[in-house]
Amino acid sequence: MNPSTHWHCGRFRLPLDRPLVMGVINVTPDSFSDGGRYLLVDRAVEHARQLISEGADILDIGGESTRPGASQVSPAAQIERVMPVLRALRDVAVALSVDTSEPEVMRAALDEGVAIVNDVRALRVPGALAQMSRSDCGVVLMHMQGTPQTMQVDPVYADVVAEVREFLQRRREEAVQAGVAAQRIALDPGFGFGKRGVHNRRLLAHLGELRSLGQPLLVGLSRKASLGEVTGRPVEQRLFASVAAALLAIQAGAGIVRVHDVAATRDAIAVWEAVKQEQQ
Ligand code: HH2
Repeated sequence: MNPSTHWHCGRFRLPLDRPLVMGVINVTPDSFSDGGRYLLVDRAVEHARQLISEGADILDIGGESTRPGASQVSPAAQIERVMPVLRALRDVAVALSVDTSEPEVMRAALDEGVAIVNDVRALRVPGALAQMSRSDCGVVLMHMQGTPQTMQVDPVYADVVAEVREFLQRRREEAVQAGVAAQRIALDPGFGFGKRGVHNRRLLAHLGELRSLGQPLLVGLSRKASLGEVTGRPVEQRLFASVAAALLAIQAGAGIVRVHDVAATRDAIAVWEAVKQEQQ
């Protein structure tokens, strides 16, 4: 299949001839009590502006943690967390993405003008596909085995690359049949979502095999446990490993990297691009 030159995301046409950096903004109150809600929103907005100044192309805003074992957050609570941040960022020049699987949250965010829906459940929640067919936003379809509550208990694959590829192909077909234009779709192997370290490493090593699906590939490895497993470092010390992983993913064909550390990733990409130019 002939890959599109741009990812069509609402009013944005994101060029795919150079890697796109998606900065992560979590509006999850891990360290805040209920009374800290405004502080939470202010912090998220400030963080978003910082990531834009560091060169983010996209901001991915989520109100539900999908870390292994995290509990599910109701659509109403997600809306309450995410919407004030989306409103405050209405006028920014970069594309906004909402990280959710819930149709109600998708609808609210799309009404507010978000350009991308990033769904770790690949539009499998009833009603999610219908929301996408009513919109022209970009869509990220991600592979996950199991649910965030149980996915790391005992993930098993006969052939992780083939199984992830087949899942993504099926989800892509279903979305297209529901009326989502192929140029709107990005695919994501879902690092850490129902995968052991060896599965994540194998997927990264064979990422190129997913390119033949003909869609831009999004990769999220930033600060993940699989990097901790290799380096022996806790989450707050995984910057260098995250940058290395993002660059390996780009080298293997990822078009979009989802990262917490935008400035560091941008510098690494700048070096990669400068060297790549000399190869042409
Ligand atoms: N990873 C996380 C969340 N959303 N979306 C996509 N498309 N791909 C990913 O790999 C991905 C994702 C988990 O990472 P993080 O943001 O660090 O954790 P949390 O979900 O707790 O915010």
